[in-house]
Order: sequence, then C-alpha cells, then structure tokens
Amino acid sequence: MMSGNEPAVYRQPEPGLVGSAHPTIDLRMPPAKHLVIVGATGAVGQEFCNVLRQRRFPVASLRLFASQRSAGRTVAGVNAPAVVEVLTPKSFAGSDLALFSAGAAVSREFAPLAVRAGAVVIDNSSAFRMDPEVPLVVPEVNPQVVGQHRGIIANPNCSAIIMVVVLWPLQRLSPIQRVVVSTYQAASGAGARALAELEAQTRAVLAGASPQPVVFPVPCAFNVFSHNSVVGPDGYNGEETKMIAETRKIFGEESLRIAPTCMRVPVMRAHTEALSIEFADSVSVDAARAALAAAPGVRVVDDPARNHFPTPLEATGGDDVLVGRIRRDPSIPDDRGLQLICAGDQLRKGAALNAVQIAELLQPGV
Ligand code: NAP
Ligand code: 2RA
Repeated sequence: MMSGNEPAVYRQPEPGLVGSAHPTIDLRMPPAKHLVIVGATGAVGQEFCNVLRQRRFPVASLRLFASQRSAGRTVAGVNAPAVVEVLTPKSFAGSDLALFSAGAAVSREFAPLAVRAGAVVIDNSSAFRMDPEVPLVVPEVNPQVVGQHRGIIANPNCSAIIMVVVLWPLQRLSPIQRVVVSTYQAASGAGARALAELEAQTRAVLAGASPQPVVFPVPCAFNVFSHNSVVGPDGYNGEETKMIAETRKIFGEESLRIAPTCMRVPVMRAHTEALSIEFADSVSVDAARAALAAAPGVRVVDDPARNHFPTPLEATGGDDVLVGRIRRDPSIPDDRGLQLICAGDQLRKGAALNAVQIAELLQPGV
C-alpha cells in the first residue's frame, strides 16, 4: 500500500523526522511561494508537480520552464495545467523558490541567476553537489545542514538517497565501516526519453523487430547492462563515483568505504539496491529490523515465509524506501555484517519528493 501521498492538511515535517511513515505535526501555514520549475516537462519535473500537489505545498504563483523544444506545450502543473515557457536569464524575476531538474549544464548557467533574482534554488543535478559551500541534503539524515545554504541546496543522486535513507538508522546502531552495494536501476532514471525507449523497444521486440537503441548505448528491453554513465580511469562509472562521494558528504564521514556496482535493468521506474554492510560492532538482524521499522521514510517489507521482499513495482509511486531480506552476512566475522535489499521510487524519494521535503524544511515555523 502506498502511504503519505494524500495529506489532508498542509503538514510540516518534524525536524529530523521527515517522511511519510512517521508522525508529522500541524503548524501554521507558511507563506506561499512564488515558484519556478526548470525542466518542467521532464520525468523529474512532472513529478515535482505531483509531489507539490499531493503535499499541498503552498504555491502563490507557478511558472514552468524548459527548452525551446517544449515552448508553448501545456503540461500538468501543480493545481491546474500550465503552459511551458522557454528558460531565459529573466525567467526568475519575482520568484522566491526555484526547483531545477534540467541537467547540470542548465543548472550551472541558470541557478546563479535565480539566486541573484532572490530565489532559493533546490537543484537535482550534479552541478553543485560536491561544492563545499552547497549543502547536500537528505531530510531524514542531515536536515541540520540546510540552513547553511547561500542560495543553492543540492539534492543528492537518486541511488545515493535511496541507500542513505536505509544506512542512516543502521549507522546509529554501530558505525558502518564498509558497504558493498549493487544497483538495479530503472530506465526512467535516465529521463523521460529513456522511459519511452524502454516501452517502445519492449513492444517492438515482442512484435519480432530488433530496434536500434537511441538513448541507451545498448538495448534496454530484455537486457541488463552496466550503468550508462562515463567510466573513469579508475574503472568506476559516474553513478558509482557519485554514490561514494555523496554518501560520504551526507554522512560527514570522509573515509567511509563504499564499493558500488551500478547496473541498468529493464524496469520502468524505481531503483533496487542490494547492500552488504560491515559494522564496527555486532548488529543482530532483529536490532536492524527494529531500527529500520522505526526510521522515517523507510518501510520494512521482509516476509521470508511468503517470499515477499521489496520490489521496484511495489516501490513505484510511493514515498518510502522499502527494505527487506535483512540477514546476517556469513562472510563477516563476529556478527558484524548484514545483507539486505531496498527499493525506492527514484523519481520521488530519489528526486522530486526529497527536493520538496527540503523546501518544507526552509519554511518558517520548523
Ligand atoms: P528528462 O526527463 O530528460 O528531462 C529534462 C528536462 O530538462 C526537460 O524538461 C527538458 O526540456 C529540460 N531541458 C533540457 N535542456 C534544457 C535547456 N537547455 N533549457 C531548459 N530546459 C532544458 O530528465 P530527468 O530524468 O527529469 O532529469 C533531470 C535532472 O534531474 C538531471 O540532472 C538528472 O540527473 C536529475 N535526476 C534525475 C532522476 C531520475 O530518476 N530521472 C533522479 C535524480 C536526479 P525539453 O522538454 O524542452 O527537452
Ligand atoms: C540514474 N542516477 O538512474 C540517475 C538518475 N539521475 O541514472
């Protein structure tokens, strides 16, 4: 069952307790925002509108921007359909909050202009994530850093967000020393065109054709392949490098050891991850399950008798990161190792929902 998508009133998340699965407290209605969405026609941009509407985020005015390609198109807005405008340096006049999801190049060029115009920017791209002056925020983990912003706040990589929401409550049981993680990432993580390619390719293959891939380097339908980001000289691709660096920054643990392998699978939406976690001290399966069950933004789906564990289909459209298959890692001595899998909707918690939660943290009264 999905949870948290239909709040009856505007509800401010309790500091440090942000997430659909956990108590929220009713506070006074914060001032409505003059809101700009950059990349409004994209996979994340459209999810911004869904999340803002579902959480009843107070919007005084809304302008949607994209490239020349989409100028004049009518798309779903927050409370009503809206016409998309071409992004220009003047797009931010009168705005006080700008949600960016149009890629790093657009963010580098336009986010500083938005800040100069008086808006706080919450950026979904990688442009500013590792800038020491830009907070990198997952509200369940490090809400305290949001106030350090100088106009720009970065939303982490989606695979990193899904992983840290699960790791953080476990880190509180015993310091995490090492994580080995494998991802099974949905096509929509590469954007709306990639999602359309998977759907069209699947239909074509089933009809007996051999379609040429355009967005991905290899066929996505009925295939599994290494993540489509550039592989660096160390052999790690961009997605893997982000998972390492961003998790360290979010945790404030520069030496945390993380070994990721990021893969793309023919799933429409929601990323799955398999984690092996090594702790400083012994951590029992029961203690881990209890900590995860109590954690904000996490839902334990762990029923070995019915073989019911997290799946991307069950995570799709929901706010929580699902976690299960929690078991002892027999390769690590002294009961210091656990293995588990998790699945989270990367368009929601991995992008739009996390960004809107950050915007909620910025509201007065919290
Ligand atoms: P997408 O579906 O391809 O959408 C890209 C959006 O950016 C579209 O609205 C596009 O507008 C707009 N755009 C592109 N070039 C532009 C330009 N020069 N000026 C203005 N707008 C421009 O991509 P996405 O998946 O939503 O991803 C957007 C960003 O979010 C990326 O930085 C991505 O890394 C990040 N992100 C994505 C996910 C995910 O799961 N997809 C998760 C976390 C973070 P047009 O319609 O005009 O082309
Ligand atoms: C992916 N991390 O799934 C990305 C989403 N921007 O490729």
